[in-house]
Amino acid sequence: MAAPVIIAAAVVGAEVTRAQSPHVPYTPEEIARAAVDAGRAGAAVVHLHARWPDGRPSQEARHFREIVDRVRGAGSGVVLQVSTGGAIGMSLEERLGSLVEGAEMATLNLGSMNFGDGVFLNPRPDVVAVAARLRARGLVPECEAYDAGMLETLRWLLARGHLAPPYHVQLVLGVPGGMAATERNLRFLAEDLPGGGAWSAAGVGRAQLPTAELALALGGHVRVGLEDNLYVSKGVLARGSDELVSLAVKMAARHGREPATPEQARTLLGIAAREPSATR
Ligand code: KMH
Ligand code: ZN
Repeated sequence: MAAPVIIAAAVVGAEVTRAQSPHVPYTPEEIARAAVDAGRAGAAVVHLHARWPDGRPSQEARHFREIVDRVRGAGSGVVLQVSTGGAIGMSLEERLGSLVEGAEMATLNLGSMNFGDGVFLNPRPDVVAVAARLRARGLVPECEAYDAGMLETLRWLLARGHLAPPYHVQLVLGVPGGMAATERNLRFLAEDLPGGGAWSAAGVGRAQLPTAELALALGGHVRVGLEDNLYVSKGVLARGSDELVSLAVKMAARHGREPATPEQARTLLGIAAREPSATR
């Protein structure tokens, strides 16, 4: 059997809306339920954003705290990864509101870019500041790379000691303004990673499942979920991120790969084990 695959579920994000799909969760209760369901379907990690009840993106600590408490209250042991990317236009301090007690990982966005019609600002001094904040809080960074140059920033961070293992790399392909979700691009990025760290791929929109398939074949980990893609197939909405996770589990089986349990994921990602021993 090949190495287990860490399936991450990005259950809400900051951009998708209920006008696009009625299945997008908004309230902490809905987001927590989506996270628990994704864990039951086979996700080992959930990537969390929060929303205001009307759907606007929120990086409010109290929203993240409620999500974390509800997930744990439901008995789920999934690895909790919070977003520090938030939404376009938020200040860095606002974005860091997500760093609440109980989070185990947090994203570290490696560079600035056009993001659709907006600009996602991550100047290098901010990247360094976020890395320092995550280190101070004992959070394992998930480095989000949307373009090849961002891997140069990753190398720079490592060389200067701003970042050190354990860390994880998420190759996010298909954001309008970033690298397209093509096989050539994913192979190129995966081959170009600084040694040692585990990596995963997330494809946006209709590229989500094909990107997951290729990542599985290349030995990487995968991210699926409504943040990046609302559909299970052309014109058919996913009823939730758990449905997309179930598809990823089936896909993994075809590649001879078992979904990692949350505890296996913690070992692979360098996260301290939880007590008592976690369940899905
Ligand atoms: N919403 C995007 C602008 C992250 O979670 O760290 C940024 C994002 C990345 O989603
Ligand atoms: Zn995100």
